[in-house]
Amino acid sequence: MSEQPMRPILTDFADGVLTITLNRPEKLNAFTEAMLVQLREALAEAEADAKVRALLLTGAGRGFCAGQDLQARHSTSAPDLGAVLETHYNPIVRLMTGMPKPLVCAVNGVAAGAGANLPLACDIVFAAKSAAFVQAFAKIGLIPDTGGSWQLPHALGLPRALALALLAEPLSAETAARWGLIWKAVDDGELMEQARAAARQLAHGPTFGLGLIKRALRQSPARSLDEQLDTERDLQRIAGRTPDHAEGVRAFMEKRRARFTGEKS
Ligand code: LHQ
Repeated sequence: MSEQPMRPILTDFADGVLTITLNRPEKLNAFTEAMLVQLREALAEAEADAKVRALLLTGAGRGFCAGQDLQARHSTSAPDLGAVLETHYNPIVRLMTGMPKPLVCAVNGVAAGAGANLPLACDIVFAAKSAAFVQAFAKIGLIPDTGGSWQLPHALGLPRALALALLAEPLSAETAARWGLIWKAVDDGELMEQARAAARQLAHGPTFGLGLIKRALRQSPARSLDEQLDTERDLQRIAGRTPDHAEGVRAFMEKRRARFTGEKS
């Protein structure tokens, strides 16, 4: 029997949740071009598929993701890294942050370089207490990418963002949670259970409305309070007309659990 080639991106759909697993465990899930292409395809399909109401991103083995595969790149002497970002990483970050459904991330181990910043494009990040985030870029003369140069100062403020990026020291999951970079650091043995429970809860929620929440919050750092009040007015008008809003209110009045369809109308 011939051996099946290992797929670098695994997907599994259950209970409204699409789980995407980075799967090159022997290289700490460092990104090859094939992996980036498959990840982008999986995200685009998830966005288009109404059955997928939440996503869960994680890594196989002891690492989450060690960023760009540095060995795969070694054959080219002067690669255009801007083109690599434009072709692969930036569209992935835009797909994740712009996706009108929630993304949960379970950081199961070390997350370095692009692999440290990919979780920051997810909406709710759980990390195993043994995991660490390493802005490894400075060690190889690069700058934080995959959205890191935006996410870090916004989440942490400039002093912490600058020190992390310049010193490239590992940031433990617990400190990342304490500093507000991620949602929670949890015991290793509980990581997947907690992340799956959150993803399942979201998948049974008012998906269209959750997408509007995400849109409102994600655009707010670029806007003034005045502009954001206008956004709240516009998005609440849309949310208020959804069947899930009506069902949520009905369920509250009838003292029962809401049965959300996730649909816009
Ligand atoms: C790896 C990698 C890796 C290949 C571990 N590549 N094999 C850049 C360019 C282009 C455009 C887009 O953006 C970017 C952004 C980037 O992501 S640049 C940053 C790339 N990543 C790094 O610089 C991190 C490099 N890795 C490390 O510093 C360490 O491996 C960490 C701190 C992640 C983990 O350390 P350890 O736990 O001690 O594991 P290890 O170093 O022994 O790694 C295990 C294996 O994984 C090993 O393979 P081997 O065959 O020797 O057992 C490593 O070579 C391999 N690996 N990262 N990025």
